[in-house]
Amino acid sequence: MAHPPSVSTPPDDGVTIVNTGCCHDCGGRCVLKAHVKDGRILRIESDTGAEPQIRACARGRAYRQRQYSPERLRYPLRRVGERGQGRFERIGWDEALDTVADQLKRVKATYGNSAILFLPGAGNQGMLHGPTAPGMMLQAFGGFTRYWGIPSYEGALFASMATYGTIRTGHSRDDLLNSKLILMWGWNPANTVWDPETSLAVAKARENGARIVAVDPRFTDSVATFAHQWIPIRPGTDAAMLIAMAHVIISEGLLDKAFIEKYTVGFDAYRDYVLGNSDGVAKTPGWAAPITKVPADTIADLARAYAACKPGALIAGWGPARTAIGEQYSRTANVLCAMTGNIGIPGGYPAGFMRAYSSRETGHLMKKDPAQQVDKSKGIPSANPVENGALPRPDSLYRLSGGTNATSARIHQSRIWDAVLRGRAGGYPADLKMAYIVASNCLNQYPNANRGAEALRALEFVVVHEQFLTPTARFADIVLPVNTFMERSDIAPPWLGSPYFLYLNKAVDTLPETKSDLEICRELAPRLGVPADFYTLSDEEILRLFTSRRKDVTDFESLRRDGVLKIRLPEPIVAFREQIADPANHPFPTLSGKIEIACDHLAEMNNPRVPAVPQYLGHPEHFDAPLAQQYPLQLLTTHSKVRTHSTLERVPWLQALEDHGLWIHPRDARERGIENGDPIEIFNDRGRVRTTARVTERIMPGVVNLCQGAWYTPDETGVDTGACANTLTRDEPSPGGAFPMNSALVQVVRADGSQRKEVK
Ligand SMILES: Nc1nc2c(c(=O)[nH]1)N[C@H]1C(S)=C(S)[C@@H](COP(=O)(O)OP(=O)(O)OC[C@H]3O[C@@H](n4cnc5c(=O)[nH]c(N)nc54)[C@H](O)[C@@H]3O)O[C@H]1N2
Ligand SMILES: Nc1nc2c(c(=O)[nH]1)N[C@H]1C(S)=C(S)[C@@H](COP(=O)(O)OP(=O)(O)OC[C@H]3O[C@@H](n4cnc5c(=O)[nH]c(N)nc54)[C@H](O)[C@@H]3O)O[C@H]1N2
Ligand code: SF4
Ligand SMILES: [Mo]
Repeated sequence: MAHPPSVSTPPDDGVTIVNTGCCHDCGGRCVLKAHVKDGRILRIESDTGAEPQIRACARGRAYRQRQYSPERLRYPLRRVGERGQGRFERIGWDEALDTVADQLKRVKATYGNSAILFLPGAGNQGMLHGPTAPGMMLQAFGGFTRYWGIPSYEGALFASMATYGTIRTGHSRDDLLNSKLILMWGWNPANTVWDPETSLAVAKARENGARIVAVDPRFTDSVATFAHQWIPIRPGTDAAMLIAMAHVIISEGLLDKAFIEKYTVGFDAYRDYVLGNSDGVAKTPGWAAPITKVPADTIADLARAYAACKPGALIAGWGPARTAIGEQYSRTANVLCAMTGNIGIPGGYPAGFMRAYSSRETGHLMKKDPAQQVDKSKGIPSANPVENGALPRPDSLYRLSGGTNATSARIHQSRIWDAVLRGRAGGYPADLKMAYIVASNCLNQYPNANRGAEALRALEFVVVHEQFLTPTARFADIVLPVNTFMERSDIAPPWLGSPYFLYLNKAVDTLPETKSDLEICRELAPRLGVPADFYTLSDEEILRLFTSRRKDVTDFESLRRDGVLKIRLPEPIVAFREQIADPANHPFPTLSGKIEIACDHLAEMNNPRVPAVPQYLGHPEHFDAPLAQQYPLQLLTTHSKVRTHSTLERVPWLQALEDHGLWIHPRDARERGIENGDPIEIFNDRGRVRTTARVTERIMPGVVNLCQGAWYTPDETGVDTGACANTLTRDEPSPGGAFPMNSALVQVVRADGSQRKEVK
């Protein structure tokens, strides 16, 4: 069926329908059709074209209220009050850009380029707009210091690289129809989307007879909608349950021995750990039960079901890996897939990182890091002069291609605030003096927001490209107002890796005094003396250049006209199909060429916190750490269905769908004299937030949940009345780089300090 054209003008009502798309970092990337009349969007609908439709969620459909929000930034701002106070004056673009250029030149001349901290964020996911152009500009200006590690998935990525040597471990969603059993492990696509077709695919798989089991401390919308069985598990203990499942599979002879022998290395070492031969502790379901709070029988039954119901798909979400030792969970999941031979076959799934289609990998305009091709032990070449030639970090998987950039010139994102405050004296690679922030609400979204505020205050200069006066923008010296994806054209790949592309046709004119990030660079680059060749290309020329590099985008004109290109696959994508069917000619991209149950690269690190075979490990904010005496509740900071991180925070239609508040189990609430809707405070040594209680049995006892993304709003006493989850989160990354955002211990009290009722 032909798609409607990108722009059609029904003669009668003067409405033009513009084919565009939604482009924040929300797990989707969906078709939007903007109905425009007299230069204004009247309504938004979604994909009405051929199946599979790429249908928008409530957030995309509510976009009009973000687009036309009275809070949009409308002109450049200069700070007049204290940093963070939010007091600014209006200035013109020339003055704003001159100031930014002068500061960049001053910092470069005084301290060198490494003092420039570039903080690109996830705000816009198109190829053209967002941080790409500013990054290129700063690179040409002599470079900058940046972070390594992505909070989304760093634990899962590390584990995927260590086990499989790649992050291309996903199956296309249509393959779920081939699965007999689907384990949704810490995975809530009903809210977090994970590419727009996912929920429908899971629903169809269930209709098709697949059994669906969800392992999650919360009874999520996905559990409610899809699962036959809900297994609540204590956060951060998933590795223990997966290891105990391995114990059942080994001791009951349910292993796929032929698969293990043919395709893996290191199984014996793992078996010795699981059975307790190496440390005297047999990791039985009885061992795991008191750790995980999952009954031993439930663990054993699930292990048997997974081993018997082949093919089975273990979908290992990133949430449980966003914990203090997150990569161990991901590795134990990967290994369980290998032990049951559920890899490389339709209906199976290798856990791993989950990317199926490579729509992102070659697309970005930023020069590909040449480090991927060279001997990294000799220092890593980089197009960023500040990083060029730096040695690899000893804790990185630098001998493998395609994972995290291994350069020691970068700082783990969760340590950025500490690095600003302590610099080289604190062991970091640079003394940071100014921050250049684009499409990032970093103060809100990085862990330990109070420390973030302290760090932003300590810098000499902060510039932020933004659409709204976010908590981060309030700390800027200069705020440059940026337009939205409705006001410019772009191409966007799907969020994770489904086979399609969107063309976002500009729907309405830009607010008069706002610009795209690229336009800002076009005007700033000459002020910096940066070669302007890239910036002389028009937006459309750059988009054409991008598509010309991809074999799968054969027709730019139809992509632009239709707003979407759906790539027809001859068969579902099954990761490692070739490696399994023809191992002699298709080794795994690991050092051994096989699936690494024991990983030599990890063994070389010689760090007991990142052992060669995956293990269950504790940490200083684990449920059984001494700190739990003081702060007995485990805090989860999950992704809200009514926001994209902190974006869409102030949209009334979305606020009406769900109140921000703390999920707390009735038992924990009762012990604290808290009733549903009561004002409460959540606190630990890092901070204190005020919000309301949502008393619910949808979360297990001992665990509370505060969705991430609400805006950090400290009052004069330092209490965060916006209830930003990161006021409470830990900023110490795990040894493999996982972000510990689901590993904070907290206490909860009624906000007025009183007990409404007598505690029994
Ligand atoms: N609506 C919405 N969708 C989004 C986003 C958004 O902001 N809003 N953000 C997008 C982005 S960038 C990302 S990276 C993804 C993130 O996607 P996810 O990481 O999958 O999302 P989360 O909600 O953080 O976590 C998923 C589930 O893991 C569970 N969980 C947390 N800790 C544990 C644990 O220790 N063990 C177990 N078993 N479960 C645990 C949570 O209860 C939650 O239900 O979402 C994307 N989709
Ligand atoms: N506690 C906790 N914290 C988390 C997480 C968690 O699970 N728990 N999840 C983490 C994850 S997975 C992620 S990906 C990060 C996301 O963190 P961020 O990348 O900071 O994402 P947002 O909060 O959406 O902020 C993006 C900003 O970009 C702005 N923006 C949108 N479009 C444009 C544009 O075209 N140009 C410019 N200049 N700005 C634009 C938006 O207004 C918004 O303020 O948060 C992380 N933080
Ligand atoms: S917010 Fe994400 S899932 Fe929702 S419409 Fe936009 S792109 Fe799609
Ligand atoms: Mo993310």
